[in-house]
Formats: sequence, structure tokens, C-alpha cells
Amino acid sequence: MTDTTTLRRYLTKGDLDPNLIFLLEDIASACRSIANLVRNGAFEGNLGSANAINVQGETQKTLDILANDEFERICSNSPRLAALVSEEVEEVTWLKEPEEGDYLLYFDPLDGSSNLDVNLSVGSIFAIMQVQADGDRNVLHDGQRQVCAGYALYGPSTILVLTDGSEVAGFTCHQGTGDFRLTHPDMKVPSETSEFAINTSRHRYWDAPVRRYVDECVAGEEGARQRAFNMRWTASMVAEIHRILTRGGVFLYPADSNNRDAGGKLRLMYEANPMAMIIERAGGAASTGFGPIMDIQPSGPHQRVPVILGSRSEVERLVEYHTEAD
Ligand code: AHM
Ligand code: MG
Repeated sequence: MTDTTTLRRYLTKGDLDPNLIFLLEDIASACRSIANLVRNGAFEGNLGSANAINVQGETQKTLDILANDEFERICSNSPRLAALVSEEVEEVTWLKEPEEGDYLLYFDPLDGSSNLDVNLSVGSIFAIMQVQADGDRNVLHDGQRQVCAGYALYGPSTILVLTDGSEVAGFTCHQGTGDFRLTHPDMKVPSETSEFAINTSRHRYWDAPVRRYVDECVAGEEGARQRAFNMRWTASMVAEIHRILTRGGVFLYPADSNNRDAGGKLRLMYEANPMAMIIERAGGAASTGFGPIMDIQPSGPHQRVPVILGSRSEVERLVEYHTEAD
């Protein structure tokens, strides 16, 4: 890999608003810092649960909270960032009096944190929208209003993937210099796939369309699809989406009889929407099973939704199964 395009060079080569560039650079810094916190978690006693007392009698903070603090500390420097909506914070955090065109940042500071104790991949997810009018404190906009979305994957290497609505680009954090360099330009989801991702331990709770789809995949050559499917489940949505962007696949976290009252498991504004934007800009599709994720008008900042996203042909098939069963 000889391309040494840095994140800054990439962001400044188009006509992005400089204030959006500042914010994206701050997000990249927060992710770099969180990657270090994750890697050093065991030394700092941060892999345990919040407010546990370590052997020195010191209070520990979980990485979820530390990661949230890093986003908040670093991104608050962005001059046109008006508000933060974080998975870790119940209320919206206002940083300034909102003016038209100011930015709103929605984020899950550390997604998949059940993977921390076992040293597997975790990530951060973010979406950016804009204030519609001076003084407007509404943060509940549909996903079509996202001006930018991205994630950082803390795996064997730290990779930042983002889209401003045009292409999807991936940047790997160089271990020596700490800068993010373009390593995955113009990422595309392959349209055909034979790999699915779902927590199959919930099989007994699934609705008929999801059951039908997965049962057909598992039936392999003998079943209706007449071909073999592979299954992966990392319990880290970021890792899952990165795999799908790299080699195709479909990811499902549906609403089922065990989570229906909550609306599903994953959160619309800082998990489903940004991943939907990334996947769609990369040529894939994102649906609840009944309609596009990004068309949902949110009812609250922490709303949960059913999520089906990935290779277009598989998502379309799942939508078809839902429509037929309706
Ligand atoms: P979190 O935000 O509490 O980490 O939960 C979100 C995660 C996703 O990353 C992942 O897809 C899913 O929850 C895993 O759920 P499960 O525990 O059912 O495997
Ligand atoms: Mg999460």
C-alpha cells in the first residue's frame, strides 16, 4: 500500500464545509484516543463494570463511560457543534445556542462492549446532522438528513470508515505516527453473498419471515436456495458491518417476540442510521423489513429499531418475505 493520502488531505480535497472537516478531525482524534484506552484497558483496570473498586481501592470507570468522555472532551472543541446525542447519556447535551447549519453529533462511543473482557473487536459509531433553523432544538431527524456517518473499528488495526454522502472510504491508523491514511478507497458491498449474520440463539423468538430466511440459508444445497451459506456472529455490529463492506453479507437484528415492546435491540440514531447510510452509499441496502431505515421519523433519541442491512439482493429478499407475511 503506497497511497499516503491522510484523512486531512482527503477531507480537504473536495468542497466540504471547513467546520465539518474540523468536526470529523476531532472525531478521528477521539477514536484514536479510544483505541488506546481499549488497548490499555487491562493495565488501567478499565475492563470491569462501572464504579467497581479495583485492588488498589480506586474507583474504576468502564470503557463505555471513558469513551463517551473522550468524544465529549475532544469534539466540544468544534466551533459549530451544537449538541451531542450519546448512547451513554439520557438527555441531549447542548454545547451552544443552536444556529442554522450548526452540527449535531449522534454517537455510540463503544459499541459491542461485551467483547472487551474477551479481547475481541469493538468500535465507535457516529452520525452527523444539521440544525434546521436558529434556535431549533429538535434533534429528532430522519436518517436521510445525515450529512456524514462513520465508524471506527478497534480490531487488529484501528480503521475509520466514513461517508459524506458520496463514496465510502476507509482509513487505517498508522501505529507509528498515529495518522489515519486512506487504505480503503471507494468501498462497495458486493451485491451477491452467501454469508449471513444473526444471533441464532434467538431463533425461538423470531417472526416467520426471519425464520424462513435463515432456515433456507441453513438448509444449504438441499433447500430452496440450492446453495450453501456461511454464518458469522461477532456480537460487534461495527465488526459485522466492516466484514460486509469488505466481502459482502447480510446482518440482521430483527424485532422478535422477546424485544418487540422495545422495538428491537439496536438504536436508530447512532447505530442503525449511520450504518444504513454507509451501507447504502456503498451500494447495499438497509431496511427494517418493512421500509428503509433512514425514512423512520424518530420518536426519541434512544429509539430502537429492527435492522436488516447488507448486500442488496439479500435485503430485498428479506423485505419480500416480510411483505408476503404481512
Ligand atoms: P451495545 O451498544 O450495548 O454494545 O449493543 C449493541 C451490540 C451490537 O454491536 C451487536 O450487533 C449486538 O449488540 C449483539 O447483541 P447480542 O448480545 O444479542 O449478540
Ligand atoms: Mg451500541
